[in-house]
Amino acid sequence: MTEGLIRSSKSATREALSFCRQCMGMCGTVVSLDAADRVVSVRGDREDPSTLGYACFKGLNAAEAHNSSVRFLKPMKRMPDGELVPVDREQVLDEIAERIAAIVEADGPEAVAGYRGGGAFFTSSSVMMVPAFLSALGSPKAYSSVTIDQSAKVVALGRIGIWPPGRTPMSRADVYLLVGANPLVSVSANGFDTRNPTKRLRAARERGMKLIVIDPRETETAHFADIHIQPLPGEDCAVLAGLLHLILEAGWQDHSFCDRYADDVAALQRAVASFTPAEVARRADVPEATLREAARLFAHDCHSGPAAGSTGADMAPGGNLAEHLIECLNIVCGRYLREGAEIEHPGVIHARQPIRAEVIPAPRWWEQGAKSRVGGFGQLDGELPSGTLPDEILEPGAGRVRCLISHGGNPASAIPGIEKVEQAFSELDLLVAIEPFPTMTTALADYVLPPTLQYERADLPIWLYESLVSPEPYTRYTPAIASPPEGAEVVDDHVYFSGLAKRLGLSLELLGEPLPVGTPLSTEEILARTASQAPIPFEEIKKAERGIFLPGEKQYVEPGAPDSPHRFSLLPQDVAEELRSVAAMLDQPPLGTEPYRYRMAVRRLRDANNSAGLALPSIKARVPFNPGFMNPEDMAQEGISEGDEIEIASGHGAIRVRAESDPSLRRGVVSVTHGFGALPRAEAKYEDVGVSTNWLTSTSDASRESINAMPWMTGFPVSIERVEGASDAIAVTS
Ligand SMILES: Nc1nc2c(c(=O)[nH]1)N[C@H]1C(S)=C(S)[C@@H](COP(=O)(O)OP(=O)(O)OC[C@H]3O[C@@H](n4cnc5c(=O)[nH]c(N)nc54)[C@H](O)[C@@H]3O)O[C@H]1N2
Ligand SMILES: Nc1nc2c(c(=O)[nH]1)N[C@H]1C(S)=C(S)[C@@H](COP(=O)(O)OP(=O)(O)OC[C@H]3O[C@@H](n4cnc5c(=O)[nH]c(N)nc54)[C@H](O)[C@@H]3O)O[C@H]1N2
Ligand code: SF4
Ligand SMILES: [Mo]
Repeated sequence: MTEGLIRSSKSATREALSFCRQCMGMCGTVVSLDAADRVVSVRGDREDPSTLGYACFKGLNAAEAHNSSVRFLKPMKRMPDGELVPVDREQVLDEIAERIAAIVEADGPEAVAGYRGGGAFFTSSSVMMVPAFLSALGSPKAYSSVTIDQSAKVVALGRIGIWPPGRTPMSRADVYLLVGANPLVSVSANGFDTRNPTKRLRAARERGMKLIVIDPRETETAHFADIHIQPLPGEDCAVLAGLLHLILEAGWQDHSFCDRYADDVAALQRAVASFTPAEVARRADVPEATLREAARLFAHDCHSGPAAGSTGADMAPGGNLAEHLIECLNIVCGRYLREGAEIEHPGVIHARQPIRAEVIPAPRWWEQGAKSRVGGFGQLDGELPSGTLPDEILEPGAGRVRCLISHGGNPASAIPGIEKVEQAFSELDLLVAIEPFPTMTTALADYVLPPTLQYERADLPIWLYESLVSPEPYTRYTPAIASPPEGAEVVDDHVYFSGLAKRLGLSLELLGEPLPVGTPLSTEEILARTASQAPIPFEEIKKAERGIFLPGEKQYVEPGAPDSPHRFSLLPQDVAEELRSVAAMLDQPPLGTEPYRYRMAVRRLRDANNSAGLALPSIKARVPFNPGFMNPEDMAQEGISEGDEIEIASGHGAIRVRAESDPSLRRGVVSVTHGFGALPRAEAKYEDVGVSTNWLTSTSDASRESINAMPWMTGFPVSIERVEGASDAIAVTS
């Protein structure tokens, strides 16, 4: 038997329907269980009405995770000798509560912070526990993976304004423009139909939908594109401004929409005047003709369908501006649902409300409310930017963060600037991780609290972003179908929060209603509470074993107030300044000064999900470490052969990886996947765990966006050098 695998190798005795909660896919699955209710295997459910049988390698592999021998099955406490040892749950909660109380007593509630990662967002009964716990405590120090991901979208809406009916859905699009997204692999992209993405894309193509992809790599998604613009990473602002230039110059905008809702189109046109096709083509290193074709296809030949960005656009220098320009394309071309149009997803778990065709003027949320202590960054969706967390811990003074509760995330791996993050987390007085597996974060934690895994808990698909999971009003319920491994003392995540709240005398709230303190709600009851605004009773959602497309009256976009004075803000002052600084770079050579002759590109791997599951044997067999993908011609030019050790350096740090040829990647780029590696102190071997790309990134002001403090993770300059006389094994630190 493979190491780390399978405590129970019994054969299956029954099957149960459920859905996978490892990513936004929420794929319908058939789970085989043994007589002791342990997961034996998983397959995609061909009869699933939403995801139509799709399931990826990661999802099919869930039995391995559930039964893994490295999984934490008991609450763990770090002893003075550095070892984590199992401890009784009540004792652990007593100790943690006591330590939190002492920190609050000494330094106030803002010394306590919380971080939510993917594991928290995909656990519907517990996703609101970090914010509930912190607000009961009175601490504004809420963080999550959202602000090291695509919070540029929140910034864009905050600066440009909101159109409540949203963009034209993919089902009614005659064109779709994707910027830095590969939904066929990531099963994720704002508005793209990811319920079995390849099948959905094929169907859309068959009915005539055109696809434009902007990506330095000829991705699995770009393979289907009518037009693929393949710029250097980090040049999306130039490319998008160039498209706007062409569209406005040709007069292809939606004049009536612009006249009614955007009175600064002329100002935008002036601001993009210098982004001529020739200048943009040179700077982004793309053919001028391709830019012209893309502008024509999007704005002239097609009349509906949105532009949408993802991590490739949002993680680059200028990510906030890139998302702003994407929204400008949608506004200028009128790619929004209009009065009278049917709303495909009027809300399933979220309360339904009338949706009007009118602009909510730029709310600039971050300008009010709590600010980060260091840097003065404001809140986005009630959270402070994760790019400010290391400084909040390290910077002495009143309000310094001394305790961090990490829920279903791996912030030590995920937050840029790995050395500083390691130092910051080491200086915490208390680090608690609600986490099923050993990670970089648990390696630094004082306590690890083990949760149930997906098939062991009742759930709903991620409801916070429900319209991103399904373009139709579909939801489903799953009961807990599997039992945790023998002897496990795991509980659903919310139990830890209610246990701590009770000891600290805090009253937690869920959706504005207090949760009982004495006898905490069961998972089932929390889910029912969460779904209390659904248009049908929770009991009915529960009865539909493959989920339910909510019946009932269709909802249409209602007319806006005829005299509404509100308009979009296409060119607020800060955007104008950012655009000017991009314009000022247009005549500079794109690949900067020696030795930084390449650009870094983020990319996700099909077989791994960020840092999760990388230690599982079957995933390790496929992706033991993260290679440095390069175009074969660049490799030849640099004298690098397949498998050679190369050093990639940024202004912040260096990593050594094995080079792997990737002809789908354009020249001038090296692409390395994040989530791998170990802490600097672990001195692990690259061949064993890969290396963190967060050696190359930083949370310093010079390497992050304004407003959301989003550290740059793609599109920044790097040098590449073949390591001469390399030893067989690559050390992770360099
Ligand atoms: N350099 C660089 N850095 C990046 C990125 C990048 O592209 N480049 N990407 C960024 C992005 S987009 C993101 S989202 C973040 C990722 O940020 P995080 O979400 O913090 O990191 P993950 O590695 O996804 O960690 C998820 C954790 O959840 C745990 N988990 C799995 N199942 C469960 C469960 O059922 N319950 C609980 N409680 N936990 C569970 C997993 O074991 C894993 O440790 O990283 C960011 N950091
Ligand atoms: N298999 C798998 N699925 C995942 C994840 C995973 O790790 N593995 N992670 C999940 C998470 S946390 C997230 S946030 C989503 C993200 O989902 P996506 O945003 O779709 O992520 P990727 O698949 O990496 O696609 C990003 C694309 O951007 C391109 N790119 C890189 N730099 C630039 C640039 O500067 N400009 C442009 N235009 N393109 C650029 C890359 O070549 C890549 O094709 O995926 C989720 N799904
Ligand atoms: S795509 Fe996501 S939800 Fe679907 S099986 Fe894979 S990991 Fe699970
Ligand atoms: Mo993400």
